[in-house]
Amino acid sequence: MTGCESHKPGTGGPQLSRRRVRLMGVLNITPDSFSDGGRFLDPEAAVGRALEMAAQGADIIDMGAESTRPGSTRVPPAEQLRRLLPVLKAFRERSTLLVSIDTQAARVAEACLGAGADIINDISALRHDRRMAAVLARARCGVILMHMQGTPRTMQDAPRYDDVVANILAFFRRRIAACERAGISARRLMVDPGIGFGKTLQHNLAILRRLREFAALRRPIVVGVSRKNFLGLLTGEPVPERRVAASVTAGLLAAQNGATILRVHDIAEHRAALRVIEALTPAGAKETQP
Ligand code: HH2
Repeated sequence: MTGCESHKPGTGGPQLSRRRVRLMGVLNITPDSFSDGGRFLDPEAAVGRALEMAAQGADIIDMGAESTRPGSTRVPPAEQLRRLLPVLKAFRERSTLLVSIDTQAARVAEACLGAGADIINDISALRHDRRMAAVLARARCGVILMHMQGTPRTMQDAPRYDDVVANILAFFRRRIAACERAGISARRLMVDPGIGFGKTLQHNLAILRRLREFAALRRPIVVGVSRKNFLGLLTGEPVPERRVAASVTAGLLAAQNGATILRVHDIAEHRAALRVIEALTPAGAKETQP
């Protein structure tokens, strides 16, 4: 149980061969996120955006109250909760869609799980807050473990790997084992290679090209490429909101290479693209992911 099955089993939406790719809609309740900072700080605007993404075909809404863009600084748990709880509670009253909470803070995770969140998305893979593992062991939620080299403040200074994919795979094996030791069943875990988190352009490209190797972990794979800086480097487009076509292209390739969940800002565009890909995928095509 990853938390992805709890509310909405197969709604008959698009699949890549037999495996349905889920869309996770990004909702940043922050003043400073890299692409939509300040737009959804007002709770009503945030709930409205979540409902809009649900109507556009999101499977999960990922709510975050702390920007993790390169160079960003921490937001105290109390402030994260002040931003998140009114939005989470109001959304819960109006939708059964899965909600994940993007936080590294155990106190935030605990309060949001109490208010109806289904998944905790921790970009530190439970390394930041020593209480996080215990909080999650007591819960039944899904858990996203993301890879990051360094911290958001320092991660883009000089990222280095021997072999970026092999190093991240080894990292996940260690983190999955640590979770199991802490009482969090591996069945609840999802892995995310953390595009842009302590990675150069070449590292990001290598991860996306070799995404199939992550299937060896036998866990759902989450990928977040949406509007990110590496797409700006590839296309020359400096404005994140204008990287939609680049985001959809990279997202679809990730889905074809085994991604289970795409974390995106532009649900309608990704949903349309997935519908076309599904129609063009030969019936009965064998799924290569375990
Ligand atoms: N990317 C961001 C934040 N959280 N979580 C996961 N699991 N994977 C990602 O790739 C990921 C993430 C950064 O994007 P965004 O939330 O739009 O920006 P900001 O951190 O500036 O709020």
